[in-house]
Amino acid sequence: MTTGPSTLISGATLATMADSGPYGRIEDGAVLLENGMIAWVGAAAQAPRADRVIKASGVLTPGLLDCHTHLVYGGNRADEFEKRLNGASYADIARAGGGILSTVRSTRAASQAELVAQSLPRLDCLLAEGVTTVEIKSGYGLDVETEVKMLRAARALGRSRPVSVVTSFLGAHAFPPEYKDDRQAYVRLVCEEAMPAVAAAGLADAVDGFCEGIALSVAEMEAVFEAAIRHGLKVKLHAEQLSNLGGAAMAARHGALSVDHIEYLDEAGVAAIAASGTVATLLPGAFYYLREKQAPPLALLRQYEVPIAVATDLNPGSSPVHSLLSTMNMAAVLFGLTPAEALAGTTVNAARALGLADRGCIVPGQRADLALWDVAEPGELVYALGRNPLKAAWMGGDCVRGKP
Ligand code: DI6
Ligand code: FE
Repeated sequence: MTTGPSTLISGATLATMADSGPYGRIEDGAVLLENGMIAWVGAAAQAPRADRVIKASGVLTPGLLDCHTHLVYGGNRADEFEKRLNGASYADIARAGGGILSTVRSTRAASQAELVAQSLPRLDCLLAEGVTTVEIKSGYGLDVETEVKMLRAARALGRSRPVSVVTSFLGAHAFPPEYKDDRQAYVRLVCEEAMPAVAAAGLADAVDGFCEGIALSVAEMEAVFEAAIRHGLKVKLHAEQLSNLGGAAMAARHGALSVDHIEYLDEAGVAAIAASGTVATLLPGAFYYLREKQAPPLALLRQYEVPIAVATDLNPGSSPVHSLLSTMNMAAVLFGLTPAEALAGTTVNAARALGLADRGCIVPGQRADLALWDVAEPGELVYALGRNPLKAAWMGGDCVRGKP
């Protein structure tokens, strides 16, 4: 095999996020990039020769991953934000036909091109903060045509910018108005029409659902997961966000990649996801916007050594949060994650939540997706709110933003 020119990024503090100590830190480190991959990592003084050397300072981390977003949608829900601050609850608004169903109406009305155009600025906010992989869900169509349109829009976004887009089919997000009196028929539509269409077109990397009193029951979700597994698709779940229904344990039985939100997860649920190797994805943006009181069971997650990811949940209702750095700060301040846990949550553990073994750490053999920051310590990425210290980002070895 012929090898392309190699590049050495030399001189920064590395937060490799590999196992060795907090942040997998290497002082005055160097990373050799070759053919889009990381070929060598270590102390700058021991670095091998390279065709090109980039002198860097600050902190070099893996490119960040936002492993849970709903960033493709039509319209917005600023009106509901006002309503909530005037006393209505998220669940009241949902029951009155607002909430997710309001976004369903605007998403059905938008063309694919309009969805892409409306969603690009949101994606750009994430990329400006060093995100190199983003997960995007459908779920605001709730019919075959619009679910497919959303996933095509998500794939198109991935071709419009230097970013890896991972998609999740979220037909099981809510019941559309036309099926509100026949829930079973909608579950059949998801399993027997929408999912086969999405799978045949290669539009989904996984299947997600919203298991909650205001959405699908555990039994309904289980039917959707069984269909997903028949189509060879991995599953993940919005679970235990507003109440403890046992969705996470059911997801664990189906080998879920992640269970997300999980504020109300109990010890049996934590034990179940620990046993299945499922990632706990924390979404402090929704907790913040909904002014929830119950934080996720962090002490139990630590005790059972469950990998913890952190994501924006970027969506028009419960989490209009366009900043992964701010989300890491919220995970620390609101949930008590250490800065090292918060950064692991948007790198190594976020990659695991997406089932991606080729990224999330700075170690040889991984994709050369990297972010260089104008900070002295990795913890500063979590400490400040509203400051974006990104200096440069690389995707597959190419510098795609800024300069070192
Ligand atoms: N949980 C969430 O946080 C989002 N979906 C879900 O199932 C909220 C979606 C929305 O409010 O539009
Ligand atoms: Fe969500």
